[in-house]
Amino acid sequence: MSEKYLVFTGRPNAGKSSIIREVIGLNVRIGKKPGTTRRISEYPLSKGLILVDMPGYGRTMRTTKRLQDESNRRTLSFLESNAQRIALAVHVLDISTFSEVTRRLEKKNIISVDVDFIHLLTKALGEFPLVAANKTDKADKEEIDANLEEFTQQVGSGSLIESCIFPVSAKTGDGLGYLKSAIHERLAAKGYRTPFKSH
Ligand SMILES: Nc1nc2c(ncn2[C@@H]2O[C@H](COP(=O)(O)OP(=O)(O)OP(=O)(O)O)[C@@H](O)[C@H]2O)c(=O)[nH]1
Ligand SMILES: [Mg+2]
Repeated sequence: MSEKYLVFTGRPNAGKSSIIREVIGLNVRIGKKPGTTRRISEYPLSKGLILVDMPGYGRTMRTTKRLQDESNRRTLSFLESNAQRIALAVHVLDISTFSEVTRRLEKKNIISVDVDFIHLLTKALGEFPLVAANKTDKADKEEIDANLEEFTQQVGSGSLIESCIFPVSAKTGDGLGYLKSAIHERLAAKGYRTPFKSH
């Protein structure tokens, strides 16, 4: 049997690599500026499972448009061609700026990259991904709650979807235990071993 993937997706700088470090304990590279993870990076996780740290999907100022388009195309192509091999996707977003960014895009009639990407993942994988709503330490609780509500509404709401969304901070560690348990439980339900136990 070929190995399956646990993939972490999200926009540049959302905190994908930080969450992998804190939750999984892998020594992946993180960086202050977007565009730190440049390649689709695979790490053996446990028997039959490979963890994948994706480069950020979307635009950054750090590379040319051509290189970023190329990277985005590779990300989509990886997800589409490996859809059958993806055991679980965890989408990471910066919830602290979600409403502000979404509003800015709405003015240009552009849908949120995160919302769009989550729909794409749901369609490709046949199930709603786990979502790490990261950087909760970067705004006050009221703002985070309002952003979470708006985000949840945009991705579809309903209790099933709500149970897949985890407010976390890779910086303070807040909420990471719940995310870790959910990753463990989803993988265990599909018959995979994980190197960590749920809390
Ligand atoms: N305040 C705060 N900063 C965070 C949090 N999570 C990550 N960061 C910071 O955000 C920046 C980007 O983190 P990365 O983990 O490299 O983000 P990434 O999504 O892997 O980025 P790319 O690989 O460039 O796509 C770093 O400076 C992190 O320290 C968080 O929960 N709170
Ligand atoms: Mg990264």
